[in-house]
Amino acid sequence: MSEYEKKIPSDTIYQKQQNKVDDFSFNRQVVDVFPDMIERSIPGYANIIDGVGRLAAKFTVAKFNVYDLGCSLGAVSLSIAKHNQQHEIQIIGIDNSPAMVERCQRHVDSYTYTTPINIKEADIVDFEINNASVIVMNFTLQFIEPGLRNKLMSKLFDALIPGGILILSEKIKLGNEVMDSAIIELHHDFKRENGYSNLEISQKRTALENVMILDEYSLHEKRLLKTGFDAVSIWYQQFNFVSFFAIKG
Ligand code: GEK
Repeated sequence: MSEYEKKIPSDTIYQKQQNKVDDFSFNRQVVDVFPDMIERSIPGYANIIDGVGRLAAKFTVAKFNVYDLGCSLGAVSLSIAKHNQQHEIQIIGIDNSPAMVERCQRHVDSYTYTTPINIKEADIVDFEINNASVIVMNFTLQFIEPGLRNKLMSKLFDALIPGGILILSEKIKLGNEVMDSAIIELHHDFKRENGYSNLEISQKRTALENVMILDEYSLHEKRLLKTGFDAVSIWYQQFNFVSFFAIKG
């Protein structure tokens, strides 16, 4: 754990009743508490970060790029750097939140892995991506406007070399009202057990309503196969939080 990680404040953003809950944004206030927020909100987050690093390391190819799209504070980039022992690669982390990028750079700089990690502030929809053996979007696609998702997946497919992989982690809809409400309850139980109150859970939900748009897993799979990927498989799931990967033949 870095010095920075030891001093992370707790997420209390939605603790007080707000007259009007604004749309969620990755601003300075969120960045300050982000590691605490994401750990207490995404079931299995630490396992996913570790697993993504291990999985990615199986597909890195010397001289080719690895992308961490929507890198936040660089957790995926750092996990890949930790698990990639053998190949000379560069990891490129991209995020469009200036506050996130500034903090991410400081966080990444506090580690001494030999694999270089370059953090850039950009919108992944416009940013040029190329010569990639591995591309990761860990809980980022859900924040991209739905109308842009097909085109973005095609761009990522084109950027990958044959044999390359795209790792996606997403919160999903199950597509059945009864099953969805059961699984959402399990997620809320998880948040309550992590110290969030019902008010915090409900205000955060309102804040995310227009910002985080979920797809069903079947849509993700169909989209990736239609884009040209050879196969898609889930490697981790807890409740409605899924991590899966697609391979380019
Ligand atoms: C992790 N992957 O810790 N372009 C670039 N970045 C974007 C865009 C965009 N168009 N839209 C959103 N983001 C991280 C967690 S968080 C998920 C990812 C969450 C960024 C946004 O600024 C934020 O940092 C990240 O995507 C989503 O493994 O907080 O639930």
